[in-house]
Parts: sequence; structure tokens; C-alpha cells
Amino acid sequence: MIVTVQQHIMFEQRRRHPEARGRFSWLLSGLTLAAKMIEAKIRRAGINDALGSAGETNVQGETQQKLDVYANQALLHCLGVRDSVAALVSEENEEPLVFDPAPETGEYIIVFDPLDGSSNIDVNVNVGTIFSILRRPPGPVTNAILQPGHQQIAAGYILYGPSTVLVYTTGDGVFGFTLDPAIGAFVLSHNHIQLPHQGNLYSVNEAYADTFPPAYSQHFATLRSKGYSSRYIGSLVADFHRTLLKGGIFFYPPTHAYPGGKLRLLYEANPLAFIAEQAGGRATNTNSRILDIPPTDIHQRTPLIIGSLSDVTAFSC
Ligand code: AHM
Ligand code: MG
Repeated sequence: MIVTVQQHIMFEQRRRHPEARGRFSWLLSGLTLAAKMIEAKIRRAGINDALGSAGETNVQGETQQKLDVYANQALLHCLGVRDSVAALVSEENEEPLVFDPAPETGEYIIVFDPLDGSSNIDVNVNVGTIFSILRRPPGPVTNAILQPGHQQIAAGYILYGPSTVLVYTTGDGVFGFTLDPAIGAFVLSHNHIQLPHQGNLYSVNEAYADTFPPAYSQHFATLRSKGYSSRYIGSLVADFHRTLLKGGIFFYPPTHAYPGGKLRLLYEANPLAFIAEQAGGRATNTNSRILDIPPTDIHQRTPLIIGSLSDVTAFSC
């Protein structure tokens, strides 16, 4: 018998929080609806005038693709109508969208990257959506957004690839679901995902090697001498998904262009770090566990080293 993501969320909620009123499940159903809308648009991208630039730059100074704009609107639309949402924070919006409904209803803050890796869209390479869910503590919503990653109550991503896969955790294991286009539902396909303790792949954009801190390049030479192979897609969700299933290590080090790292803490590093740890892996910025970094800005960046426990632990600089 199949288990859909909606059923899985409800079973898990009943098992772990029998007192819950279903608001969290309702919230996640908004995310899966948006994911299906984005998936449908991407699936026909070459024939529905959805490719190419939207002609704007976002808060990161990056060119927005038409699909970045569509994905952002789909998420804002599907989540913004849920009264359990106190605020939405998107890579594509400079400021958070604060709804500030009564604290007893607006319990959650959702932080997301609507379409990660969007520079790959035009060449039909995998892209993804990443999300992180925070509980709103008492008090003004704007003060509640900058929470360290260990306070996430759920995180996940949707990978739009040859098949569309949703992976999520609520802090009790990691589960993967594959979209069955025949029934329009995400069906459990990867139960209790465990990151292999050690892998034999490393993943980094080595074109920037001359500008990495020296310890990185030395470590890559060590990995090569041990027989590691290299994989780099340039879409974080896809590179992470491979690492989650096959093991190994992904790096986005400080570079000349991004001395503080390129990837964003709140909606890229934190959700993936939560998933990696829940699957038995590890994520650091070399100085600190990613989930312990105190955020100071919603769009702040961080170096990211993430993957198999043994591989991440072996890298120190
Ligand atoms: P984006 O959120 O603007 O798409 O940028 C993030 C992407 C990640 O998916 C990927 O890991 C990284 O940028 C690739 O960067 P680079 O092209 O510098 O290797
Ligand atoms: Mg991104």
C-alpha cells in the first residue's frame, strides 16, 4: 500500500504529538501544493515561455529567472493564505513578509529558497526548492526570524530532476517521497534515509581553487590520493541529494568573490544541515556546527562543508 506525504505527516504527528490540532500538516500541504505547481511549470519549461531572465535582479544582485519569480509567487500564494503562518522569508524578497496574525494562530515562520540553482534551468539541469520551518516564540514576529538552525522544527527540499523528489525531516529521521505523476501525489520512496558514514566522492567548484584558503586545496589533494572521485552539478539541492544518498562531502568554501561563502545560512545551509544531521551526517563552516551559527541577517552567507560524518570530521582547517 502506498503512503503519501500527507498521510506520513499526519501519522507522524499523531504518533509524536497526539495533542496537535493539524495546523502543521495543513502548513506542509501548502508546501507540497506549491511544489506541484512549480514542478508542472518546470516540466513544460521549454514550451511555455517560462525560460530565460525576468529582466530583474534580486536582493543578492543576481539575475532573476522567470521561473525564480514564478516559484516565489507560488510559495507566497500557497503559504500566505494559511493562518498558521506568521511570516514568510524568501531569497527573492529583500524583507520578510510579516502577517503577524494573533500569536495563538500564527505559530510558524517559513524561510525558503524558491528555486535554487536557477542558473541551470535553461539547460535542463536539476533545480530545487529548499525550506525551513521555525516556531514563532511569543513577541513581535520580526524579532523571531533570526533563530539558529538547531531551533528549526522542520526542514526539507524538493528536487526537480528526472523525477521530482521531496525530502523532509521534523527532527525524527529523514524521509523521501517521489511524485507519482499518475496520481499527483508524493509517495514514500525513501524511508529513514541514512547518510553513509563515509563516501568516495567530493563536490566543489574547483575552478575557484586558486582563491580558496590553502587548507581546502591541500585536503582535495589528499582526497584524490585516497581515490576519491569528483562530482559537481552547481545546483545545491542536486549536489546535496547525491551526497545524502551516496555519501561523500560537499564544500562551498570562502572564495575571492564570496569571502564569507556564497550559500545562504537561513534557507540553504540550515535546512540541509538539519537533514544531514538527522540522517547521521554533519555540517560545519569549519569553525562551528552550521546549526549553532547565530544569524544576524536573513540573507547572510556562510561557508558550507556538509556530508558523511567521517568525511566532514576528517576536514579541519
Ligand atoms: P542560487 O540560490 O542563486 O541559485 O545560488 C546558489 C547556487 C547553488 O545551487 C550552488 O551550490 C551554487 O550556487 C553554485 O555556485 P557556483 O556557480 O559559484 O559554483
Ligand atoms: Mg539558492
